[in-house]
Amino acid sequence: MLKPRPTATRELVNLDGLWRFAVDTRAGERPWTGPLGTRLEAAVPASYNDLFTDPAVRDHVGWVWYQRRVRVPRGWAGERVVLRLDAATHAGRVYIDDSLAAEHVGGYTPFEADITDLVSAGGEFRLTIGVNNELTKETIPPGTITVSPDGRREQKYLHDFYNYAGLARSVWLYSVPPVHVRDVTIVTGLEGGTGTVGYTIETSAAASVRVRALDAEGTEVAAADGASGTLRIEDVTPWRPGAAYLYELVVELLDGDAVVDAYSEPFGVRTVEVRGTEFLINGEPFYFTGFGKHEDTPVRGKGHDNAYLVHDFQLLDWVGANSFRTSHYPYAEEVLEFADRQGIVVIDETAAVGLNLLVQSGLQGAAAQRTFSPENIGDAARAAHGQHIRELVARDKNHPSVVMWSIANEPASNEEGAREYFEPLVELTRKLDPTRPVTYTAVLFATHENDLIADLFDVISVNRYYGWYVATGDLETAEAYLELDLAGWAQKFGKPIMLGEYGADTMAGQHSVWDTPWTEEYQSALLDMHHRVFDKIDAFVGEHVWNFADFQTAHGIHRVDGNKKGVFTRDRRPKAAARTLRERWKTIDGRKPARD
Ligand code: GCB
Repeated sequence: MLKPRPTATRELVNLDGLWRFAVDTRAGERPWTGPLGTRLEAAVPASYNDLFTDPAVRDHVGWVWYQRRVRVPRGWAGERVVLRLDAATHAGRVYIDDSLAAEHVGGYTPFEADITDLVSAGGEFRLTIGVNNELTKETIPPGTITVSPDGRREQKYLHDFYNYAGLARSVWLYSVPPVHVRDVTIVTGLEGGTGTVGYTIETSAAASVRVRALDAEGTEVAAADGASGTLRIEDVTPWRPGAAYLYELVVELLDGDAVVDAYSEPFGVRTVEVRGTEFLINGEPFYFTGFGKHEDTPVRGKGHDNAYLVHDFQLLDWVGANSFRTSHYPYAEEVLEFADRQGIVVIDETAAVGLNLLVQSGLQGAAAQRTFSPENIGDAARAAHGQHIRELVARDKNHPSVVMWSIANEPASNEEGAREYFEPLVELTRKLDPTRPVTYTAVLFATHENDLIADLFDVISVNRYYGWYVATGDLETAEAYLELDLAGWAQKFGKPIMLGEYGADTMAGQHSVWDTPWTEEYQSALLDMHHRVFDKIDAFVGEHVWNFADFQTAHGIHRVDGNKKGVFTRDRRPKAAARTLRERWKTIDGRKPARD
């Protein structure tokens, strides 16, 4: 799905700002049919939860309503008018005046509505967007809703981050000509010093297509006619981790000599391949250093914010990280575009987190139920999961920064039914994108002995908490466990292996001379311990610390105002571990440390 961009034939209006806002219990029967009777206004983009002081809004379960008036530019007569939401978490309904124009399920991918027939150039309309935050056994991620004795609905979920909801990304109105480019797919290759750029253009109606590749200075370096083909760029400058270089594919639809539509897609020329136990970018072994992140900041919740984006990437650079995983859902497209430009490598993850009833039942002391079963994660969830994968690949396929898909975080991959659940999803991912490796992250209970799905994937990525949830405070035992564990995976599968998560909750400012959990020293020592083990495993290709920064979670006795495993605090101040990592990662510089 194309990101809307202004071009010679397209115009774009940003609808961010302050919108009227109400939860459904206070919005009346059919809130889209007239002005929302509310004094509240919500910022877009932002999750709504932390904006207001009223707990009834923060903890609301169900629909909330956003509304504003929008004027269509008067010059858009004869054009198609499209409304695009970059995300509505977790489901959205769009009304143009009284008419339903679009519905979408899935909180982290964009959707659009062609509203040409509902609006007029120069005219104004009432735009009402309903957003629903409910998670059920049929949604990705899953959840359950319970009703408390006093009648309040409560949302429970199986993942360890706050269920922020709302319009956390931008809303746009844009115009396209009646005959227009619908989609662009770019697949690049390297043949010596020549870059190959395979392209496929989808159009809304039959049209002649011309494509031109421009270099970073805007000079044309290759061109061709036709809706698909391969361009060759001589003396190509590849896109490299830490040394990004972007070209631009200018796509033009022609009617005779006249350009009826134009669209530009940035791209980088690079290859990705898993060979034996190596992860290769442009044919060179790549070693991941970095983090699992979250879209999470005070007040905004998951609201996209360019200031945090810039600052987070500055910190990634400062600490020597070359990569991150979009744990545990697709991030805003601005993040990926920035990664493309900054040369940061991304493992792009779906929102399939919490497909594991054992994790939750363990915490609650409840009897474990089978995760992959008709009563729990069944066919409906798998269909939703498949749709999420489709939408993720459709959105992110052209980003050079994205080098691998992660289709789930910590599923119950050791439980009966896991293989039947995952096999078709892995197949689907490969069909949609044959060029990128596919992974998932394995939960602690999934070992090399009982995991049922690892062989389906290209890279083994395991999340391990030795020294934290296991062998708490005992780094010596933790080290022995970790080594045994990783050596087992490496021997059995003969694939590249990385840690998708490792870390320790740490209160900034807490200190001790002993190995004391929660202290800054302990977090550093735990990371050092892991690194000693990693460097002994030949097949090891990367380390992603959990987490880049402290982040908000649901309330509960296991968390103190959120998860504190950040190497940076929620307001992005370094804990001592940041310098520990910096020392190692600046030395490694994207290459696997040599064994001594
Ligand atoms: C995990 C999850 C992550 C949690 C983390 C923790 O395994 O993947 O979402 O936040 O553990 O800190 O417990």
